[in-house]
Amino acid sequence: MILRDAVRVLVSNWDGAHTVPSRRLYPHQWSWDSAFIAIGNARWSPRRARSELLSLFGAQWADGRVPHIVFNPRVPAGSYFPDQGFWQAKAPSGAETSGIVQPPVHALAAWKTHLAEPDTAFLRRIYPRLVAQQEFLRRDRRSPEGLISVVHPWESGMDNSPAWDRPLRAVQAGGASGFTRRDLDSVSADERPTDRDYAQYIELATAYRDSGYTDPGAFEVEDPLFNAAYGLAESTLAKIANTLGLDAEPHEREAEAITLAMVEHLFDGGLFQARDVRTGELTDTASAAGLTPLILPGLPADVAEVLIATALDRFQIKDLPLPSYAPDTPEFDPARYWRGPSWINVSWIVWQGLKDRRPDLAATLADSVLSAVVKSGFREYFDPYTLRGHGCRDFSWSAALVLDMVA
Ligand code: 9WN
Repeated sequence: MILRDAVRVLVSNWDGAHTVPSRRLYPHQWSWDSAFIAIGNARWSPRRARSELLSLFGAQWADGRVPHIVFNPRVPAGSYFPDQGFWQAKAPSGAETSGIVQPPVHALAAWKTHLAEPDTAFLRRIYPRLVAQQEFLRRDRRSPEGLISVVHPWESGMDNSPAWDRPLRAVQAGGASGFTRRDLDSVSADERPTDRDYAQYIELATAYRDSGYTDPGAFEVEDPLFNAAYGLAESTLAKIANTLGLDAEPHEREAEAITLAMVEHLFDGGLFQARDVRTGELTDTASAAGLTPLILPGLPADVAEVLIATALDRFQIKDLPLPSYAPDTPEFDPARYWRGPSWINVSWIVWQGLKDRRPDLAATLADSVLSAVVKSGFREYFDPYTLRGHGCRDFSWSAALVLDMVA
């Protein structure tokens, strides 16, 4: 029943070559959403999974960046804010896009799509594009410590996480006004970022856009989830290279290097922290992003053990679908977006990381996610305690990743 409903959501959000995250709230194609959606679609329609990824990478820029939004020209401009008129960016294919990126979870999606239905022609097409995506990050976003930075909270995918409160203090939002938020047309304001958050998001995006999408501007942060995704992408590219008879070693070396750099610079006691590149400080926060390095195959066992202890103790993963922010903090809010609610994609990443290390906990976490969906449907996020659904309904990655978890 739940599987049939999940497929129904994905079918109703399919737009011919890609899937929208949500018909009303997010009517275009989003980068990391497409990767998660492909992982779910691979379970019942590998053809759609391949199309999802190839259509996204069809809008890749010449510098290798994969934009976080690819606008659908058939959807009226202004249905989503900020729209293509704001970003003023075009891919070589002619597609109108945003100019920022999201966590690079796409190599994993391509690999899982191939495993579901082996197709080396697909792998051969997507591999150079995945490599170019990583090269962009190395070239434009690498710090002297060897870590990758995000230059906008939207790039982290966890937009209003309390982890960004402090780095955002450096952002003056005086200039950003006179825009109309469209997200509040369909979701209640107390479940979304605040107006002040939006003023800062627009200020930062405007400055980056006006620099020709080159100058990092006032926000530059090394996020553990983004870096874990980048490292996992290298391990996965090694597998893809092996399958294609190409040299896997550079990927293996890079995966190892990023894992070491993360442990050295971001691991802080119980959790990985984000580091503010401007000040050099760790954020000292409690985001579930700090648990996601569990997905790195080369993470030292003692570090993984500490993360698992934190997941049990502070994030209560024996009893709750993983909260996006630790409930034992004053910032925790069970309903407001990335400040506490459980999201299925972050739970799925941690579940992946637990599957080999602690299959018992992975199974418990999958059960909690399933309970949330059984109670409230494929909502965007959930109150970790009551499992009440929040944000939009029929959210694509919630459906896709449940399909993958129960398969
Ligand atoms: C801005 C589409 C996206 C997700 C992000 C999530 C949310 C957008 C927004 O929706 O962000 O990119 O308008 O709030 O935070 O992770 O990719 O589902």
